[in-house]
Amino acid sequence: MRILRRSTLLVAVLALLAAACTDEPEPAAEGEGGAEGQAQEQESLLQVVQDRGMLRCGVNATVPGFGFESAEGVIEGFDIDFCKAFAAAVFATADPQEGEHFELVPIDADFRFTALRDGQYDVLVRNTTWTSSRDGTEGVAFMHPNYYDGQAMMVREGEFESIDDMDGTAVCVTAGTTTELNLADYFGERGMDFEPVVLEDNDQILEAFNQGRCDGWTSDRSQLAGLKSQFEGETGPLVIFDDIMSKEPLAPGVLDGDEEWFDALNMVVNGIILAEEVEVTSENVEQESSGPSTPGIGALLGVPVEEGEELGVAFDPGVGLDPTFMQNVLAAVGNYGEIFDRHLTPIDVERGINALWTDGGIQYAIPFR
Ligand SMILES: N[C@@H](CCC(=O)N[C@@H](CS)C(=O)NCC(=O)O)C(=O)O
Repeated sequence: MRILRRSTLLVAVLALLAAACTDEPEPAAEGEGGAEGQAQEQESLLQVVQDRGMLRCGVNATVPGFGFESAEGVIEGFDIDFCKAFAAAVFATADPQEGEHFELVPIDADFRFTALRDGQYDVLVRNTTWTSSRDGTEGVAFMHPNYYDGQAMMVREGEFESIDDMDGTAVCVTAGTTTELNLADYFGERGMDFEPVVLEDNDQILEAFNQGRCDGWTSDRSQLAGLKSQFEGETGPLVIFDDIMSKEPLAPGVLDGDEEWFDALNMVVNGIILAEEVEVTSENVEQESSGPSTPGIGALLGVPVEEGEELGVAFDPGVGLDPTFMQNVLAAVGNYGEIFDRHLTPIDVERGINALWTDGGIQYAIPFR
């Protein structure tokens, strides 16, 4: 398998630090890094992680619902459950434990791709938008999106009626995000002025917002919903406008050039979504594993189905995981709907376009066949 040599990344790190607070990808210097440039034959991370016995996920710890550190120091959320699911699949365990099977590595928006290329973690699962330049120049291989988002604007209740009222205002935004770039486009296209207040993380934005240094707070809509639920007590009533300023397909990502690692984790994301469609849950996975209701469920769970008098061969997608990997994943975190209901429904995030395609949404997993 081809993965990047870490030693070649210093130049890219320095270049990115110099360009801090923008999301413009820095092309690798000639002969220095770049996802393809310095790739060489190496063992896949799948084997490396299994040998190490610990999966390291780059996560967010400041976005309620997706990845948030509680007062007790526990990081939980929708994205964190995908990390847990990867650990269940990679280590073939139905009960993956933080510290024993997986580590959560909190990482700033600004530094996330550099850190991925630098090998500080094995998979990025941090409310990250799949864009063409991140896929290309930044060298990230994005999996099936686990959440289709869009950028929105949050303001103090009663101050503005819509974004169109916000000409000449100050808007808080996180550095190194698609949000920062979309904000300029959106206001620019409407001939509106604004003063960007670009800060490193949500804690700094909250402080600035409370001090009245910004009139609006813009981010992915799902994140604003989480922030609103978490901070409204402190800020007073907040409103998130209905306007959607951009498309933000959020997806886990790994480094380009390691197809085995990519395929394994991407199949986990697809399996989680497919499980909801075929109605396999954390509750019934054990029962379905001992006698699948349909051949499709048998294939998802890697269980041989009866063919006449005989048992057929268990389906194996051939992604380097034990064919029963989805049994462990579903026992550990449940299907897509269960993960959504555990973390996002409580903070009033609706399924919307993240409903299954069979329910009018756009979540659509590949078939296990
Ligand atoms: N999905 C967007 C935005 C992701 C993002 O980083 N959002 C900010 C605003 S909520 C964030 O997570 N901030 C928390 C932090 O950087 O600690 C992207 O990939 O650029």
